Amino acid sequence: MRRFNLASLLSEATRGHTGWGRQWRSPEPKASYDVIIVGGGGHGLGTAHYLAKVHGITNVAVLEKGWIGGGNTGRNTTIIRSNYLYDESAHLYEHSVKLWEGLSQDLNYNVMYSQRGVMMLAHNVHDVQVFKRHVYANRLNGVDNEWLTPEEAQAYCPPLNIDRSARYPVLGAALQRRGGTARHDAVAWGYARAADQRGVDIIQNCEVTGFRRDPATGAVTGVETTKGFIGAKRVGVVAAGHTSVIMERAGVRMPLQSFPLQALVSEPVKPVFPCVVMSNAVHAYISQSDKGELVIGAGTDQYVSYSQQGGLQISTHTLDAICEIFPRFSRMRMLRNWGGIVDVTPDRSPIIGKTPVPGLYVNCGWGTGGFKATPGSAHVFAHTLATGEPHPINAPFTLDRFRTGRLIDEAAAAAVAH
Ligand code: FAD
Ligand code: PYC
Repeated sequence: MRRFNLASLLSEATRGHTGWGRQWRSPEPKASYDVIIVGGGGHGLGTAHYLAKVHGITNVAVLEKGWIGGGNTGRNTTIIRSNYLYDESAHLYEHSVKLWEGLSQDLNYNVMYSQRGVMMLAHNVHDVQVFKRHVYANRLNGVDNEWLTPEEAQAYCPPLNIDRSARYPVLGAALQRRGGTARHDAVAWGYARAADQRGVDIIQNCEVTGFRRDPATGAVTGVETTKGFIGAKRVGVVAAGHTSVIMERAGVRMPLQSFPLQALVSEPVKPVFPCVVMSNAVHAYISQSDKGELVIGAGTDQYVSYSQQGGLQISTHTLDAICEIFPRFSRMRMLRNWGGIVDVTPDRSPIIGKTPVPGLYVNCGWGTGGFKATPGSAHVFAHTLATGEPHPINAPFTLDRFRTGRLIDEAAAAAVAH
């Protein structure tokens, strides 16, 4: 596989970019693997990359029922931040932000991580108190976060309406400058290319339909798929909104609910929006993509569903909120909208680790906020799969916490209601 660098770019430029070749292979599945990953989103592909790169485990397959990145990875609005309240979460998401900061170099693939800052608006006294608490808690954990007055917030983001007579006036904002956005497809493709280079088989159009288990020990011995049975010593399920469906096939009932989460984009315009702004109270968030579209979203639909569409009232409510906070966008036209299915746990924190089935591991429950966690989650999940034990960072995020009651309640930091 050719590396991307100045010399290769220049040489391809002289011959019309005809010589790049395929970025990853499309192999038939082998009879068995050391590790099978179910789900070719960013988390699954990233796990395969770190298994190969960090742990030297290359006899690995990623099985994807559709095309890689076609799930929530390719549907999300790419906001990255680590301003979570509790120590456990701050460590996990900050681990991820640190990996984002070097990811393009690590993968030799430009994931376009742009640290343009993520600003969370406070609209009432409760918001002010909660966000200030986040700022102080984050700083104690080495996570950058600072409090801005309304005027400072507007200076950072000029389109922001700070008129005190607004129905939800801006009373201040918490700003994480190292937060920002990345290019979602590039994350899937970059991890796929890097994992493939180290020998990982990426098998698309291969749905996992069941599990085989050893009758004596109960341990998983492989997976049934639409391409036949494939043996495995260990299986990691990383299937976002469909995790509970798959885990049920292994006899494990997950504490998850699946909801549609929608987003929409405007027609493209010249650069007008320099950062990411989120408003939990008014219920909308916005950034501008490199193509020029305003990227907009809000919370999940109210009802569980597997339809990747969602209700129209969610989009109209979101646009009402955007027009209130940024009146100048009220004449913009919306181009398209879509939905993805997010998997939500009772405490709004992920589950990363062992299951009651020996050899079967799960990484799920990222709800509305797992894109930002992609590198960190993949890195610690690879450690867990390779060693059979959690990395210290994912040790608190067990499935067992819903039995013991040791929850990590991050509903407030989720920012996007779920
Ligand atoms: P996915 O990318 O969904 O990958 C799971 C894969 O599993 C899918 O490709 C699916 O096809 C495959 N699969 C399912 N069943 C099977 C099977 N039986 N066999 C084989 N393969 C199977 N997070 C943020 O941090 N910031 C954001 O701004 C943000 N915005 C969002 C906006 C929207 C509209 C949505 C829907 C989500 C958003 N998220 C955001 C959440 C984020 O997208 C997800 O948490 C994250 O992408 C999950 O990644 P993943 O790799 O686990 O899942
Ligand atoms: O978790 O920051 C987030 C987020 C933004 C949009 C959707 N999720």
